Parts: sequence; C-alpha cells; structure tokens
Amino acid sequence: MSFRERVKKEILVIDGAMGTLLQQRGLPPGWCPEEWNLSRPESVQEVHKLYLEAGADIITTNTFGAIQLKLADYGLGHRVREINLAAANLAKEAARPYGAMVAGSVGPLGKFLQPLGTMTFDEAYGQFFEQCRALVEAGVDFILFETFGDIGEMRAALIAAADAGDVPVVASFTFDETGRTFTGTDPETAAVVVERLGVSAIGVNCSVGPRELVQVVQKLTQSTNLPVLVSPNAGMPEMVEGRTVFRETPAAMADYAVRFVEYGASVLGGCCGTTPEHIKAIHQSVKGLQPRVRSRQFGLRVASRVKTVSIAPRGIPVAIGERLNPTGKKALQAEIKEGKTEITRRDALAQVEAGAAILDINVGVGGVDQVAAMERAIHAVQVLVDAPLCIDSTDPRVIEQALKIYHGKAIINSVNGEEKSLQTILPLAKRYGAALIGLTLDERGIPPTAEERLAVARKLTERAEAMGIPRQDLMIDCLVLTVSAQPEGVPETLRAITLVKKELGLTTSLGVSNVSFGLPNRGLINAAFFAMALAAGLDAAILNPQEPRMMETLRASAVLTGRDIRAEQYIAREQQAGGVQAPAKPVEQAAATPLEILYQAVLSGDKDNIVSYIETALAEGLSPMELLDKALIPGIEEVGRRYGAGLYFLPQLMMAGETMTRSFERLRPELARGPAKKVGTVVLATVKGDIHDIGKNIVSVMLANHGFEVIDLGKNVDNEEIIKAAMEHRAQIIGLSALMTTTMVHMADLINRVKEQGLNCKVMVGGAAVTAQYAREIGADGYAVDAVEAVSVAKSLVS
Ligand code: B1M
Repeated sequence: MSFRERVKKEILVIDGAMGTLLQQRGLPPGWCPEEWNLSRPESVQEVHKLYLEAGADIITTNTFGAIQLKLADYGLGHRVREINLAAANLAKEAARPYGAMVAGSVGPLGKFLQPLGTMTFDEAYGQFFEQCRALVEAGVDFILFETFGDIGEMRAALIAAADAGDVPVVASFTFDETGRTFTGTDPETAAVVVERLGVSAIGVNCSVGPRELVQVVQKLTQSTNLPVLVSPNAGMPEMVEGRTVFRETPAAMADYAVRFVEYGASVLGGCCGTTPEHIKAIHQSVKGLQPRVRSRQFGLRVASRVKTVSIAPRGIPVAIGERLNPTGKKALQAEIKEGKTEITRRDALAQVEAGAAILDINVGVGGVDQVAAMERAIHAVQVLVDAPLCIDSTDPRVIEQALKIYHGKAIINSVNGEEKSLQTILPLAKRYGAALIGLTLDERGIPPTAEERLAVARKLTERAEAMGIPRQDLMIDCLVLTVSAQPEGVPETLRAITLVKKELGLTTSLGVSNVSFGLPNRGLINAAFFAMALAAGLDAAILNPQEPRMMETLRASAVLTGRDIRAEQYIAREQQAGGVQAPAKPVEQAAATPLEILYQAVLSGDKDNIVSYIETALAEGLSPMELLDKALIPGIEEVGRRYGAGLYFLPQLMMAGETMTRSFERLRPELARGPAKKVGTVVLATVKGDIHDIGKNIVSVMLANHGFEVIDLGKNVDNEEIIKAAMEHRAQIIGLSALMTTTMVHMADLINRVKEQGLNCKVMVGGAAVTAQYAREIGADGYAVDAVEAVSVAKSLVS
C-alpha cells in the first residue's frame, strides 16, 4: 500500500532526531552531516536501524540540508544528486526488512525569498527541484518538507516537488510558542495554502515541545481534513553549560502522542532531542489506535501569509477592494509607468482600514511591462496588509508571475467559459493552488438569461473539477449590465445568483459598480443594487470599501439576511464607531507633513520610496537630526512595539529595518560633519549574536562628528575581535551596543576580559535592551540612553 493510502487508514510512527545521534557517533562539530551518507554510511544506517527497532513505520533520509545552496558551504554543491541518492538508498536498504517506508527529508534554504530577502521564486524552485528529483529518482515513498517557517518558501518547494515526479509530499511547518511560524503564519493559513498544492499530509515539527504544540495541533486538525503529522522536539530547548538540552521524557512524549491522535493526527514522531527511546514509547502508546475521520465542510478559503478569509454560502459577505486598479485613475497610471508604489501602498492600507477583506490588484496600463509592474505591486502590498489578494489580469504571464511570488493563496480574477480562457487559466490555478472567479460569459458574450448563465457556470465547474480544482475554489460572477442601457438585465443577474447557489452550491461574487454607469449619483444606485444582490444570496463583491454607503449596506444586509447571526458583527462595529459610522477617509498624502510621511513609511516598511521622502523633507529645510529624532526613530520604535504586541510579524520588522537602514545610508553624509580636533579613539561594535546596528551606526556618526576616531567593527562581533581591535588601535573607549536581552550578556563578559587583561580602556554600553542599572551591575564605565548622550559620556570618559 502506498503512503497516500496508509496515511489515511493507519496511525504511523515516524523516526526522531538524526543529527544528535550522528554526533554521538563522532560527527565533528561544523562537519556536513549529509556528507556522512558517502563517507560513513554505516553510521547513518545504524541510526536508521535504531529507529526501526524502536517501531518506526517511517524513517527519514539524512538529507535535511542536502540542497545545493547548503552543501555549497562545505564545497559539496556539485554533489546534490549523489548525496541524495546515497542517503535514500541507505534508508531503503535499512527499511526493507521491516516493511517500513522512507521519507525523503528536505529542509528550508536558510535564505529569505523576495521581498524579505533577495532570492527569487525561480531560484528557490530550482534548488528544491534538484533535490526532489534526486529523491524521486531514488524511489523514496514520499518527500517530507520539514521545519519550514516561511510559507512562501514552502510554496516554491511544493511546486518544485510536483514537477519532480509523481511522489506524495508532506508539508511540515515549525511553529513557535505564539502558535505561528516565525514569519507569522498560523496553522489554518498554512493548511489553506498547502492544501491545494497537492500535499498528502500537513505537519508540524521542531522548535518547541509537545505541550507547546497542543493548540497548534488542535487548530491544524480543525482547519483541514488532510492527515496530520506531529513531530515535536523533546521539550523546549534549554541551555545548560553551553549545551542544548531537551528534557521531555519518552513517557511524556508518548502521552502527548495519544492526545494528538485524539485530535486527529495520524503520523507521530519526534524532532530535535528525541531518541529511539522516545520513538519506542510513542510506538507502544499509539499502536492499535485508528486515525480519527475528519470530514468538515469548508467554504472558499483564501489566505495571505498571516490570515485566512473564508467566503461561505451562509457566512458574512466579503468586500473585495477594487481601488488598486488604474482604469480611469491618472495618478495610479503614472505611478505604474514610473515603477513606483506610493499610491498602491496608500490605497491598499486605506481599503483594509475601511473594511476590505480581500484586495483586487490590477496593473493594466498600456505600454508598460505588466509582469514587472504586477511583481512590484505584490511585493509592496503583501507585507503591508494582511488581506489576501485577488490577481486581476487578462494576461496569463502576469497572472503566473503574481502567483509565483505571492506568499499565500490568491484568487485569480478571472476565468470565463471561453475555451481559450479555460485552457490557459485553469492550469495556472491548479499549479499554483489558487481560487478563481468564474465569469458567466463565453464565446457568445454575456448570455441574456439567468438559465444560460447557470449553464456557463456549470461548464466552468465541470472543467475546473476535471482539472482537479475543487468546486468550492470557484466563485461565480453572474455579471451585471448597465441598468440605464439594459434595465431588463438586472433581474436576470439577481436570478442567476440565486440559481447558481441553489443548483451548483457555489459561492458568488459581483463587480457591483458597473450597474450605475452613465447615471448621476451612482453611489445610490450601486448601494440599492448591492442590497438586492445580497438578498439574492451574493457572497462577495468587488467594490470601493471607502464608500461608506457600500460598507454600511453590506453590514446591514448581512443582519437582514441572517448571515450575521444575532447581529454580532454589526453591533460590535457600531459600538466601536460610537453608534455613528464615521466616513472612511482616504489617507491623503498631500495633507500629511514630511515628518508624518517618513513615520508612516517606516511603519509600512516602504523601503522603495523612503529615500525620495527624505529628499523632500530635506528640501523643505528639515535637518537630518530632526528627521531621525522626530520621525524615523519614533517610527521604528512603534514597529518594535507592534512586533512585541503580536500585531506585526517578522516580515514587517525586516521591511521596517531595511527602510531604516536605507534612510540612514542616505542621511549619513548629511550627519557627518567636517573634521574636528581628535579627542580620542573608540572601538565600536554590536555584540555577538546581535544584528541590530541602526542605533550603533547613529552613535558611530555622532561620535565621529565630535572628534572621535571611530573604529566601527560592525554587528555580531565576537568579544575577542573587539579586544584585539582595542589593543591594536590603542582605543581609550570600547563602545558596545546590544538590543536583545539574550545578547547583552556579552557585555559583562567583555568587561571581565578587559579587567583580566589589564587593558587601559573604558567600556561604554548602550542599546534598547540596556539600562543604566544593568550597566552599573556589570561594571561598565559609562552608559548612554541615546546617541547625543553617548557623545557627552564618551567625552567625560576621555577627559
Ligand atoms: Co529586532 N528586536 N529582532 N530586528 N528589533 C527588537 C530589539 C525587539 C525589542 C522587538 C520586540 O520584540 N519588541 C526584540 C528583542 C527582544 C528582547 O530581547 N528583549 C527583537 C527581536 C526578538 C528580533 C529577532 C529575534 C526577531 C526574529 O528573528 N524572530 C531578530 C534578531 C536577530 C538577531 O539580532 N540575532 C530581530 C531582527 C531585526 C531586524 C533585522 C529585522 C531589524 C534590525 C535591522 C538592523 O538593525 N539593521 C530589527 C529591528 C529594526 C528591531 C526594532 C524594531 C528596532 C531597533 C532599532 O533600530 N531601533 C527593535 C524594537 C525596539 O528597539 N524598540 C527590535 C532604533 C535605534 C535608533 O535605536 O538601536 O536602541 P537603538 O539605538 C539608540 C539607543 O539605544 C542608543 O542610541 C541609539 C540612537 O539614539 N544606543 C547606544 C544604541 N547603541 C548604543 C551604544 C552606546 C550608547 C548608546 O554606547 C556604545
């Protein structure tokens, strides 16, 4: 029986940690574990056998890092195929006598995809494809993508695996104690995104122990009917005398395994710190249990990286914001032509604030490279707002590029009943796991009657299903004609909505505003028609959410049609607005001051436009220091607050950090004044393990401005290197910056070393994590709260 069948019918046990057991067999620190598949195959097989003896039904190949990018660090980048084949053969050979299955392990790349990093989708795809192809060639039973924290990277991996061969695939994520991956994805969203990318199971492994995973597993099993794999660490990692220790016992792990089976998991195992004893205990406790059958019904679900939006036949109707569309908008057209994203960002934020649950995104301007324009727009919007995106284009190349780089499950707007459309758009939806808006038109145009539109909808459904796209991923747009020209068309559209829902059980959407074309006071007609369509059963509408009347109509109609049960959302919203709905006002950049614009740009991580905003601010006579103190630093501090409060996730933190770095690079020449009389030498660094350098760079420039020679060693610097530099340059001061409670401990160590070595040198410390009290406790000679104070403290230390 294949893995696909077994995983639905049996409780399976998968093995535990590989690296730890290889270390016990002499794998030297810093050595490539995957290289042992070639040079120490007997050790790798010994580990496999221990797990098989312990009762594992599945063993995992020693290939977690056997991808070109990682092997290249060891000079083995050209041996991907050879190493993966060797590893898979070792595992297969070991598994055969036990009738066990072999999972081909693939780990993450260790690099961020754009826009967080520099890696493109195609590069990531290429890396995964090469490794997967080797594993498929070796005949593994399935590929296990494990320990992934970035959903965008997981998408690239799954698409590559699908192309590498017909092999089952499991997508396993790593969630931290907040219940999200480190880039902010929650379990439901992870499930929604991978479900349509052909996975046979979804999983959770590593990072934390089983007790921290209880809620994650509950959420995961409630969010999908896919089989679920759970491989926690043997508890939370603890540092004891410089070593990582995992304390969860085999018995405790086994108890949790039973609990996970009760929730619905069917593949149980362990990750870091788990041993054959743990696996044996898990095997004994779950033996004889049956997988729980889960058959929940889900409506259409789409997702951004951090949020899932459901569109369900009886759920609350959803507004899809229409404003990211250049049709009839000169300013947006000009922006797209110039390759900028200012208006795009502003309108994206404003629409979400006004209540849009999904954003339609269209870059249709004649004469521009729309593939590049769509890419720019998606990169700008997807880390800015949590609303999923609806890719609006008629050009399959534009749609494909958008679907590649989008880190979620998008909707394609649109496919229709024409053969050409079906043949080009449906394969894209299937390949990239997207949902679809299906327009009820075909080669004959828009059919006049509701029954004919139903027939097109039926054809769309059949063709989608034939392609392997489930019907709930299709939302039908019954199309409304302009009422002033064809008044008989409106009742047909309303009837078609009801028919499609009743006959096909599909959700429906509509571009509403077309109805009022050519009439005065269009908003009134739009709102009245919208209410009628909602009464007919409409589930989603593409509209301008910044028109209060439309959003009010949506909320009120949801109550009146019984979709907002007990009017809960309506009441909550009214209470929030104090009973009166304030009109949603667009954020007009013209009305904002240069400092406000800079502050917002840091908050929204607008790294592409920040330099031009700084130019404007400087041209208006603001000083570089004012920009830092009144806009940029308050902005990044607010980002830190939001991150700490769980409102922002790592992608936003990274984009804001990059925006700050670009700002500083632009301001550095303005901040650096001419040469001053030398007052002393400072060796400056951000401590080991800490890559925050924005504050340290400001301190560096300020000290230089006041006559200090600054030897800036950069960030993440070892204490030994700092001491060496201080001696070499005969520095009077060592300046240390630390932003994290976990890294500031290096300051104490450096002070001890300075004392032990009798260095004639003072130590000044600072950075957001450090307080005056902490500085006193560790015996620092000086502490400064900010860069201005750093100058006066440094002067007093050398005087
Ligand atoms: Co991170 N980060 N970050 N981060 N980040 C913090 C520090 C954090 C407080 C956010 C939060 O949770 N609210 C938190 C630390 C929690 C803690 O330990 N208590 C945190 C975390 C957790 C992380 C990661 C672990 C996130 C993750 O990966 N899950 C990760 C860690 C990576 C690592 O270092 N190993 C991480 C990564 C990053 C980015 C790379 C994305 C980015 C940094 C980009 C860069 O620096 N090039 C980033 C950012 C931007 C921040 C926040 C939001 C802002 C830091 C900053 O630039 N502030 C920060 C939240 C916060 O601090 N409010 C946060 C502005 C800067 C001008 O202030 O550096 O304090 P500051 O410098 C001031 C003064 O302190 C003083 O003068 C400067 C100018 O006035 N000063 C000195 C500084 N050094 C001095 C030295 C002196 C004297 C004065 O004498 C020598």
